[in-house]
This record gives sequence, structure tokens and C-alpha cells, in this order.
Amino acid sequence: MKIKSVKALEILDSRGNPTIKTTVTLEDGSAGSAAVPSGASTGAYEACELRDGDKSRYSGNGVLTAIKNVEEVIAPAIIGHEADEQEKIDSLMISLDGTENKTKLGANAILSVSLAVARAAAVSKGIPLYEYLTKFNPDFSGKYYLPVPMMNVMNGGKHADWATDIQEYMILPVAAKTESDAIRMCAETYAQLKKVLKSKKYGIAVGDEGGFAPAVSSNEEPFELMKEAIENAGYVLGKDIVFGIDAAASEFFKDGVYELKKEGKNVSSDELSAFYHGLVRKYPIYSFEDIFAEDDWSAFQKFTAELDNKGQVVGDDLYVTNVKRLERGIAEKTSNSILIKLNQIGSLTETVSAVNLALRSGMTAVISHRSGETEDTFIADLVVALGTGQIKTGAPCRSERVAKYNRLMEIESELGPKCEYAKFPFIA
Ligand code: 2PG
Ligand code: MG
Repeated sequence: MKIKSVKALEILDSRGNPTIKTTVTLEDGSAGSAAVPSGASTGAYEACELRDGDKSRYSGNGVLTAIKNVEEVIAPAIIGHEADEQEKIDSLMISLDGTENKTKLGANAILSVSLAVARAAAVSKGIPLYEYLTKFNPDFSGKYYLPVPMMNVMNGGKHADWATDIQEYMILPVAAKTESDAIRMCAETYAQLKKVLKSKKYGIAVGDEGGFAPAVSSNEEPFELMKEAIENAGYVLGKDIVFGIDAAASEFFKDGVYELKKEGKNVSSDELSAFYHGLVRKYPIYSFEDIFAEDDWSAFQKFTAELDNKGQVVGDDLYVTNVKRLERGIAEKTSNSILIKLNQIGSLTETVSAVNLALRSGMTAVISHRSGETEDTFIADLVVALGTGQIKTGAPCRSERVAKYNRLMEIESELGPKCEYAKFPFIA
């Protein structure tokens, strides 16, 4: 079905910053909308998030230029094209932009159209978005896999005023039998964590991704608090639920050293690695995202070799969902996993290429939200369609996070026996 109109709107993300929402309408009246998220601990190599820079509006963060680009540059070029020709539309937008990092039109402008086109096409075909998106999954067999949620229940770093140096402390309910059980296990643990924090007279305010962000004493203490919460919720740490972290280490890498403010010291890559190994000896941590800075390839490579597939080393700022950086990571065995964020690269087609390359190379792929989110749940459908088996979308708190988990439960109930809960590959 052909595209008839493309309209964009400036809306707010979960931090109250402006972002872009685009609606694509087809000739049969089918319409699809998509809203773009925004990061705080952004990678230096991400595609461009175009902001107006006009200080009289939103401190320069408005997206009216991006909207203009959608309506005046992209719309005339894609109107009349078939909405289900996603690759064609994405590459048309990429060439209209013509820059390496989408600096001309903005990755936010391009992505909003890219996702809205996919939604409109699914609506026109009368099928759910996750079903429509399986056309991008070369291994799709008719069976759907619902992802292990990586829930960030304690927030630090840039997302929580540096409560800890490590940005995210995550729980992974690996022993769940279904998606809704997995989400329940995390929500129950989260509720217990609140009680644990209260009993220790810690604050229970939450960070950008809904995790608690109290003034703990060290980077290690959150593991103790989560351990207590998991036990109080009736689960076995290391069996039912395991841990993951996102250090977002680029954010505390300054002048060649890693500044651990919480520990009051500056450390080298080797020392930081020793610190992580120390944690691994004490806690069942199975996912290590951005544990070094985005250009510290050799530190990643060394840690990945040492971990020896007993867990995943996830590249986020390291790869920025970019096939070129991922190719280097594959060649050099820099990590065994990639974090996937649509707006780091700026189109559905390029995102899917990164996922498929990673999976083909034996890596895992975690589909992820951003710290600045909207109520859009596209990533829930995408992770089910691509069957990567892992999603990271915050704590079971704050509606922009919960919306994704709710969508996953909805998909699970719709699919019934056609789906199963994914296995976390690093646990027997
Ligand atoms: C990350 C993300 C999402 P941000 O570092 O993985 O959790 O944060 O969107 O701020 O980059
Ligand atoms: Mg990250």
C-alpha cells in the first residue's frame, strides 16, 4: 500500500525534553506512528540527534528543524512509495541525508519515519507489528521467543546524579517459564528492594530508568541490597535470578584513567578489570555492558577472553549499533554481545543489519530502550520478531518503562502456544 502523507509532531520524552513523533498514513487510510527516544550516556559515535539550538525554546533542545526535515524533505520523497518496501524507503532517506552520521536530516527525523512506515505497513496488512517484523528475521521458523528482561533496579551514573559509578544494576529472571512470570519475578524483587532500602533508612527516589538511586556507600553495595531483596522475594540468587551491569564506563573515563568517584580513586583498564573480576567471584553477574570506555578495544578484548563465554560482554557505546564498528569487534573478538538501540544508528534497516550480523557471528543481541523514553513500545515487538531473547528496558516502574513490559505480556497472551520464554544462553 502506498504512502499518502507524513506528519511530525514535537512531543516530550520521559525527562521532559522534546522529541519527535511521526505519523505515516497510507492510501487505504491505515496509519502508524512512532516516537523516538533519547540517551543521556550517549556514545561518541552515535548518529546525530538533531536539536534546534534555539536557546529561546527548551534550552536549544527543540526538534522543530527535524520536524521540518520530515515534512519538507523526507515526505515529498517517500510519498507514493510502497510502505512495505522498508529497505528502499530507509536507503532513500539515508541518501537524501547523504552524511555519515545523519547530521543533515537528523537520525531522530529519519528513525521516526522509518518506524512509523513499518507500523503503517503492519496496520495495512491487518497483522500485529511483531508478526510483520519477522520478515527481517532470517531464522524465523514460526516459533516466537519472548525475551529475558534485564531490569535495571538500581540506577547510578549520569542517570541518577552519580549515586554510583556503575550506571545500571540489573536483575535477569533466567529461571522463569514465561514472560509474565519473568516480569512478575522482577516486580516482586523490586517491591522487596524498596522495603530493604527503607529498612536501611535509604531514600527510595528513582533514577531516569525507574531504578532506586540511594546514596549507597560503594559500587558493590547495590549487589548486597539486591541479594537481600531477591531472597526476601523467595527467589534463589544465581539460579532463579542473576545479575547484569552496565558500567557506561565512557562516562567516567577522563584523561586516560577511569575515575571511580565512589571508591575515591582513579584506576587503569587493568585495575578496573580486576575490580570486575573481584565482583564476579562474589556475585552471579552474567552480563557486562560497557565495562570499559568506547575506544578501549583492547581492555574489552582481554576481559572477553578471560570471561571465556561464562557470561556476556555487551558493547553499547562501543558499537553504537553500527555494523562497521561491530565488524571490527567480531574480527578482534572484542565482545560476545551487542546492545541494540535504534536511535544510535537511525533506521530500522540498519538496526536489523546489526542484529543479524551479530547473531550470525555467534554473538547475543540485547534490544534496548534509552534513558529518555516515550510511551512507544516498538522495541517490544521488535525483540519478539527478531527473537534475540533479551531486552533491556528499565525497572518495573515509570510508565515509559512499564509500557514495554506490558506490551510483551500482551504479545505473549496473544501468541499462546506459538511462543516460549527465551533461554539465557550462559546458564545451563
Ligand atoms: C545505556 C542506556 C540505556 P542512555 O547506556 O545502555 O539504559 O542509557 O540511553 O542514557 O545511553
Ligand atoms: Mg549502556
